[in-house]
Amino acid sequence: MATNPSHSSSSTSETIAKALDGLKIEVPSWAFADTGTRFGKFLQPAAKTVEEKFADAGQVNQFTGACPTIALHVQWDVPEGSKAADIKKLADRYGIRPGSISPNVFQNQEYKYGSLSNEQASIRKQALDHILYSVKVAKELNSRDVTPWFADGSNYPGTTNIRARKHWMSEGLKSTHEALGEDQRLLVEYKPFEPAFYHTDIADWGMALIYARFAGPKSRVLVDTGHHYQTQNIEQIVAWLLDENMLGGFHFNDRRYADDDLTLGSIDPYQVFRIFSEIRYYEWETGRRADIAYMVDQSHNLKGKIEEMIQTIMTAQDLYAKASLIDFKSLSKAQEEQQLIDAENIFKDAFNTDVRPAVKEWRRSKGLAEDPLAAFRESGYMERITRERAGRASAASSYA
Ligand code: RM4
Ligand code: MN
Ligand code: MN
Repeated sequence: MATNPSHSSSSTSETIAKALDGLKIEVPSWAFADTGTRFGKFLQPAAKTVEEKFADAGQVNQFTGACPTIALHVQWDVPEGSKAADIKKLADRYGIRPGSISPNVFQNQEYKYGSLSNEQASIRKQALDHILYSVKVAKELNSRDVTPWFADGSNYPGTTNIRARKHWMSEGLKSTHEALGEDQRLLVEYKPFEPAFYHTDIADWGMALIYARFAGPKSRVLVDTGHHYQTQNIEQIVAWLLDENMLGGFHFNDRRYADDDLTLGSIDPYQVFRIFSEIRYYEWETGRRADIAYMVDQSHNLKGKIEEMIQTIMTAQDLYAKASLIDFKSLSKAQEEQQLIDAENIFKDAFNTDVRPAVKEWRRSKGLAEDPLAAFRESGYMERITRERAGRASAASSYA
């Protein structure tokens, strides 16, 4: 096993075990439902009910031991009329608790021109009411984070007042913040485009930061790795937000062209490593643990949904383990002394270390299967749900 020069093999294992003990990653309910592109859906024996989403997500937690919570979208999973007690029963039954709560203010007809920053006051109010309802749901489910994502924006230049929309969005987020419980947080997510193709009202981390600061002290920024322009330096954004104490959480996925929702690390694993490295460096330097909610936001279209999620979590664990091996003492010395090649090599040594044996060892020590994917495949769960859910799928086209 190749090791970082500063680590003996046993301390490598210990370092990795300690790091993985502290890495919990939330999975999204919508990753287990049938989704597609705007050209169509390819159906799987996917989850249709919230119970099935808990069941499938519970499998990911059972085999990885790292995903104790599931993110819920209110309209899809806990619509008006559903009872918190029922959700709590599902949590007990399937071994996974509700996590972050996301309002849905993007799909209903009334949100055609936006939600909190819609020109019409009545629509803004309707959106705010739904978001406040989502805060209430979060409180009932003991969920800490409320994570709205907005499709608000415009498609054509000159068609809307960008500054007025900024004010409306700010006010709406502030009202949301006022409704939060003592320990709750509001995470502000940004996205440069889609479905709005000319401008979005929270286009980047700077705008999200300004909104979050205006909303109040329990707000932080949420970084969805897929919501950036090509070649954007995401780890620098992460470093800045950490330094400003404003990084609230991640939505992990990978991208090639846009918000592709691909498996984490499938296109650029080094980027995920670089992001984790900034977090570990911050923690090493400050002696403080960064209070970050790690979540996955992927919509699995072609691969098996549960398998892809297990693959995602295993990838995150490997890359986090690699980042935990960076010898920050030597790195910061090399940086100070402007030894560029040495600094870069210390960084890359950690990335190039084969952490898989140590990660397996960590799993064994937790009573988990060394290979969660293989264990899941052997469990017979897929065969069972394929039988149980057969016959109910109907062909679906997003254009029909
Ligand atoms: C958006 C965004 C949000 C997610 C929705 C489903 O692109 O990433 O976080 O809630 O998709
Ligand atoms: Mn997201
Ligand atoms: Mn997205």
